[in-house]
Amino acid sequence: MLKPQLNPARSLISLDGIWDFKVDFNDEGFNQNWAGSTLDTDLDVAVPSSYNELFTQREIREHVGWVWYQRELVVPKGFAGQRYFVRVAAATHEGKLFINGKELVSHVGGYMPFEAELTNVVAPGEVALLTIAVSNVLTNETIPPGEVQVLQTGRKEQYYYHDFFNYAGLARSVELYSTPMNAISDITVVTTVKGSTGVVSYEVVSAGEVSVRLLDAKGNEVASAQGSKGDLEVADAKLWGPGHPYLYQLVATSGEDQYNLNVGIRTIEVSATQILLNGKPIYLTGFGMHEDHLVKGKGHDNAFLVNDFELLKWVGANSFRTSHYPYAEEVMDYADKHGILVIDETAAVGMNLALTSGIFGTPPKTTFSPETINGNSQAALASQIRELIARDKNHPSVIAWSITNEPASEEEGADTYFEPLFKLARELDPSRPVTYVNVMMAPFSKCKLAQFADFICLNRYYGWYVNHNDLDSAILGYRAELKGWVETFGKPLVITEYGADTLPGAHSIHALPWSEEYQVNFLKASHQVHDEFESVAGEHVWNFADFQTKPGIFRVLGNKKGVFTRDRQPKAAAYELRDRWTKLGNQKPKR
Ligand code: GCB
Repeated sequence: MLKPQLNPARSLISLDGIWDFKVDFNDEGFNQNWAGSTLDTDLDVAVPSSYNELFTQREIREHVGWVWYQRELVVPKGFAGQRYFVRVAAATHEGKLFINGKELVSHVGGYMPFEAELTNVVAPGEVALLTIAVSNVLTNETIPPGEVQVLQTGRKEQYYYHDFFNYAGLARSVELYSTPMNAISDITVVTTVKGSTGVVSYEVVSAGEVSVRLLDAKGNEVASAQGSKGDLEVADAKLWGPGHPYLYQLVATSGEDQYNLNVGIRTIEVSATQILLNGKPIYLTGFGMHEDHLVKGKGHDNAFLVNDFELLKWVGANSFRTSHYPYAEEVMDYADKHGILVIDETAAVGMNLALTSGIFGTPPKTTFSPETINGNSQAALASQIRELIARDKNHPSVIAWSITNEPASEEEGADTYFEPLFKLARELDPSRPVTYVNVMMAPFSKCKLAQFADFICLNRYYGWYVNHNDLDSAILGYRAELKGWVETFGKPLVITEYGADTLPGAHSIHALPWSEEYQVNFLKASHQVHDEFESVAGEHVWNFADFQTKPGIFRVLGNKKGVFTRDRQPKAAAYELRDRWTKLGNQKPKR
């Protein structure tokens, strides 16, 4: 799905701003046709933003079920003779869009765009009532999974198995856009390099004749072609990568329509021990991140985006993982522009019911079964993989697809559930590695998924969840385990999580856990082990910044493993990382 854009052939109007808002506490919005007339409410909501932190009422923050967003929309007279659409960049986790009370589209999956065509619904020059109902409910068949429990008090509570707050609402932009009647509906670009020549293989989907031009960063044409499919050759191509994020622009035209797409020429491959960018090993430095901020929750914000990337650069990071769901399209565009590599992850997080259900003497649940994570869940994840690859396939920054974070990959049924999904991702995009993120409870001797991955991502907490307050033992355990992975699979390993909760401002002469000193020492010990293994192809600290979670006895108003605080101030660990990473120059330290 192409992101809407403003160009000489297309118009784009933002519908972001203040919308009317009503919480459907009694689940009556559909029966009472709330979308049919002006919402009876005095609440306002900001779009984009998660709604949870905006209001003082706790029952809104913790509401389980539908909420309703509404505003007026005007189709400009100038749209006559064109096609036009409302596009919602994300409705977490399910959205239904109505115009004047009529449902036009429904979409499940909280981090992917969907749209409704208005061409024959609202005439140019007319005003219409736009309503979007959004549900935050997670079940055993949604991605991510969850379970709604009704407490003794009668209150509904959303239970889920992942460690970040279930922020919901319209957290990304809503737009009205137009295209000519015969529009370009899709473009796919794959790049390869032959000697000093860059090859841009393109395919444009459109009913009409297609022509394409490739422009360099100054706007000079470097190649052109006719036809919906072909190769564009660029002599002495400037390759894309961290530190040199050179972008060409593909201008596709078809009939009246035009679409401009940024293209970074680069290759990505995997050897037995390394990740190769443009044929050369690259050592990934960076973080698992979250879309998470004060007040806005997961709401996208360009000021925060710019600042987060400034901090990434300051600390010497060249990459991040979109833990644990696809991020806003603006983030992906910005990563292209700034040469930051991205492991692009689906929202399949928390697929490990034993991990969270068996803690206090209750019997652990089986993760993969008809009653728990089942075939319908698998179909839901398959459609999310299709949507993710359709949305993000043209970003040079995306170096791999991560199918899932920390599933119970040692359990019966994990391979049957995930093998077809690895296959699907490879079929949809043969140009990128496919990976998944392994959990500590599924070591190399037990994990059923590592065989399917091009490189293996490991989340490891030696020195925190194990060997707590004992970094010497942590080093021994970590080293022994990594050795096992290298010997068993012979694939590159990316450490996608390692980290220690740290209260900013807490200090300890004995460097005890939770102090800034312990976080620094924890990182140093981990790095010592990473540097011993040629196969460790990258290190992503958990987490870039502190973030909100559901309340829990392991959490102090959220997860405090951030290297930056939630308001983006550095803990001591940030300076430690900056010192190490800025010296590495994207290469693994010499052994
Ligand atoms: C993990 C999860 C991540 C958690 C983290 C932690 O393994 O992937 O979502 O937040 O551990 O801090 O416990």
